[in-house]
Amino acid sequence: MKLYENPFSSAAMKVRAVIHELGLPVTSVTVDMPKGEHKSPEFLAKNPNGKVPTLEDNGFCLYESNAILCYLAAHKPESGLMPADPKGMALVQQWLQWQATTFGPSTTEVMMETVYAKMMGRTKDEAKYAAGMEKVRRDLAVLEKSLAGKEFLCGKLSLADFSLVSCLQLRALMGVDLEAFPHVKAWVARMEARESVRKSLPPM
Ligand SMILES: N[C@@H](CCC(=O)N[C@@H](CS)C(=O)NCC(=O)O)C(=O)O
Repeated sequence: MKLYENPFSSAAMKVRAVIHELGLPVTSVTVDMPKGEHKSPEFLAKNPNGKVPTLEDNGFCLYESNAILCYLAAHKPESGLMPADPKGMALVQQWLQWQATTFGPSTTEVMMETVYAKMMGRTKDEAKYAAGMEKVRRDLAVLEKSLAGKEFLCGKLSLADFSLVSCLQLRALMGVDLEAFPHVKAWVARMEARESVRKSLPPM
């Protein structure tokens, strides 16, 4: 398997973490995004959205990071990262979809005005940053309630934890402070204590 990715993509970070967690043999291919490699005809043939991450397995191409996580976990069902029972599976899916529709977009708004603005050499738009931060705090309040009395989002470690924590791994650069969210802070620390999650970070 080959993973087309970029070190600073949070969507790629979660995929790298799960690859390390499961010990799967996946080769990483860095897509040179500043050069526009993700919009080349060769890359668009693998993912017509022109986005990373994209997985290729013997000609089978898959995009959307949470779908990639499900595909990888299906190779090691014994890991329990995607439970087989209906309620367990539905809860993990609930959080994967919440990440894709809610927390991912909010944290991306903040990343656009911090991490990515810096990379692209443009100044931060303060109004857009403030609007993004308001949404991030709204979402952190949901996570805070959901993590009360739990080690992991769905009780046991699952794909949901890897998917969501990836949105917070660059929090220092994003200016996101977790002090007001102690359950989230403890959960992030628990996830970042895992070698797989640490290894997924970009070089900084
Ligand atoms: N929902 C997608 C998001 C992928 C995404 O937006 N990737 C960004 C990098 S984090 C990208 O490739 N952006 C390039 C572009 O939009 O042109 C996923 O979870 O895989």
